[in-house]
Amino acid sequence: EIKAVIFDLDGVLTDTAEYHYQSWKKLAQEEGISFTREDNEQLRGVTRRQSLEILLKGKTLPEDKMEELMVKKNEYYQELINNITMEDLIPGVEELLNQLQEDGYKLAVASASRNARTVIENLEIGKKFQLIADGYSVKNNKPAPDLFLYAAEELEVEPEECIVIEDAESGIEAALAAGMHTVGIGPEERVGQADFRYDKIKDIKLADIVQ
Ligand code: G16
Ligand code: MG
Repeated sequence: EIKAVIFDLDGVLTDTAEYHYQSWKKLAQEEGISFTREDNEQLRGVTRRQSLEILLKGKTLPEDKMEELMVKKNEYYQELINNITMEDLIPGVEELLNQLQEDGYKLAVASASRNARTVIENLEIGKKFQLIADGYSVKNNKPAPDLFLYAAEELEVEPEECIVIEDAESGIEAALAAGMHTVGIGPEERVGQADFRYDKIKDIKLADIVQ
């Protein structure tokens, strides 16, 4: 029996994947590194440091330079997310959250991002969630199951009583490793491992996934 629904943030509730892309792109241009939208697909759901490592394509830099680049990227990103409003909720999200709330499910956000609270505050959806697990909550990030297991523990439900809604391959992997039910949002090649897959969050049929 499903008791809780755990939402990824970036790419599921709002399209911050685009803002992450623009921020990394700006940094890459300044550093003379090529970086395309396609490259950005690999960064979905992975941490800031791992994202930088992927951007550098295996090139190693001294730790202080790594720190400097991560700080810069985050400044660019924060400038963009400051302008987020409830208009930036992905279509269908509000209706889905309201329905789940009405049906009595526990709701949580589990995001790899350290900026998750700011984004949720700007979207004005904080009150809907019993828990916000973010980039500060656990040490090992997605694809490790830790963030989702932490969420289940905090919500006082078993992993098999949880559904995770994710847009990233690393996120689906993490949720499956946690022993949870999974809904992938996006193309087959990205989230095809999920129990259910939809192109868009507004396509979700609740009766199919909550059994
Ligand atoms: C998100 C994004 C990733 C991003 C990560 C860390 O995770 O999908 O692209 O690199 O958070 O974000 P930050 O640099 O803000 O700490 P999620 O799990 O919400 O998709
Ligand atoms: Mg995501």
